[in-house]
Amino acid sequence: MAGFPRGFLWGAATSAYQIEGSPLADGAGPSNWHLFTHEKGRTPNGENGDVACDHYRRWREDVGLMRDLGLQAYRFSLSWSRIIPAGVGAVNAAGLDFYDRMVDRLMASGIQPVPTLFHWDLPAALDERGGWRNRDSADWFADYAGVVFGRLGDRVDLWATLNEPWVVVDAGYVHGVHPPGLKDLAAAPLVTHNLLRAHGQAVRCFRAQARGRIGIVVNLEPKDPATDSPADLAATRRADAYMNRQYLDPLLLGRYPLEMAEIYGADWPDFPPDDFALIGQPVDFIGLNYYTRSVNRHDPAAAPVGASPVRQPGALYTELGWEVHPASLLRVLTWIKDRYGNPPVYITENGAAFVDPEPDADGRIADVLRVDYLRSHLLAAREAIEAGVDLRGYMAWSLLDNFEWACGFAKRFGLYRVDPVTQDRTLKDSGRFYREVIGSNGAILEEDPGRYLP
Ligand code: IFM
Repeated sequence: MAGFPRGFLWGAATSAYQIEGSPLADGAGPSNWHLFTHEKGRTPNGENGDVACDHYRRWREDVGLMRDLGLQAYRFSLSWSRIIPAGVGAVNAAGLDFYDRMVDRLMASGIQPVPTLFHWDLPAALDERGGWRNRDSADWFADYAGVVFGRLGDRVDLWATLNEPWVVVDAGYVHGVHPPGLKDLAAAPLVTHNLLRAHGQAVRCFRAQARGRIGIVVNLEPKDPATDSPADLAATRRADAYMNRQYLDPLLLGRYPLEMAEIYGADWPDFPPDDFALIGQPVDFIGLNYYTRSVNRHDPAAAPVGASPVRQPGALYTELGWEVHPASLLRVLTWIKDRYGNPPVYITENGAAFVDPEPDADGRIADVLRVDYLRSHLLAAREAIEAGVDLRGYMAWSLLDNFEWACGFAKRFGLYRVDPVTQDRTLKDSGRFYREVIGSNGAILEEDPGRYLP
């Protein structure tokens, strides 16, 4: 097959706190990330999202950049605390207007908007009420979702409820490196469950109120054992359950994996059986964020699953320490097909942070490692389609260099370089390459496999 199937959707992704800046503008309330990044020691050099890519003010220009790139879709997230500053109650019209205008402009530019309702920035007022530990959080989220569907639901076709709930729990409530900064193993299963209930309530609300398609975005990583020892095999099985099956099993099979009780012991709750009907109601697609695989060895000190990653000699790693392993994208896509009955899937994020060369005399940024990363993963995606996976689209992470959460601004994933001082945007070679991929519906991958490589 040359190229990708007709109608395959090509896009790029960002999220609100990572790019918008102006977090308190026009009546917005503070988010948990706003407060967290202003606490001492949370990010390198105290970096935060106060300015980020200044997208809140430069969004028109940024939509122009998307058009220049030939994007057919733009995945972005909505800031809940811009729309409902206290998390519940009064709606801030200016916050909703911001997204409303952007959706209109995207559509007028021929770019399909793909909003995510929650990409980690929770209104701070809700954190004070226990955040996702509070069972009421599912109702708070549904009310917020209803407000958004009421405003944008007439035009937007493709929605995601949550981005990467696993990271919310693991980084925020288990390892304490994201807000609310807790290391509270007992809270983790409750938070997971409430996030899934919140997703379910938003889907229910969507079906009652809007047209179009809705799904959820999960980040998955195939888990391989470092050796065949029973301890490594068992640790790898737990790691796989914790990251890969803990979310998709309840969503698509109506139950948690058995390993969860093994992992959490006495802290694993008996959840009300009715919750599973809510969590498991049909979605229209699964959003897959894929970056890497991991190789695991048994490590009793590594809570909660007792597994630690092992670096592979000779392998290439990104600046986030993630092994470049495109074959595992094919594996994870075929795994979803086989385990969950071949649901429609969009790759909602894929990309890599590398140290980019400075612009050359002509202003060109030859980010060959990222070009190669994108190429190899796109080839894996196409192989998955050939193997029968119902893959509908691909969104590169990220449109812009941006605020990489607890890692600050140093880790850059953008197709466009963003100058940290001037905010100037410059298309990297990876962006040029991706533009040609989109323009040829993927045919360029075969026609000119060395394109943009030395
Ligand atoms: O930047 C993040 C994004 O917010 C969620 N998925 C992974 C990306 C890279 O770490």
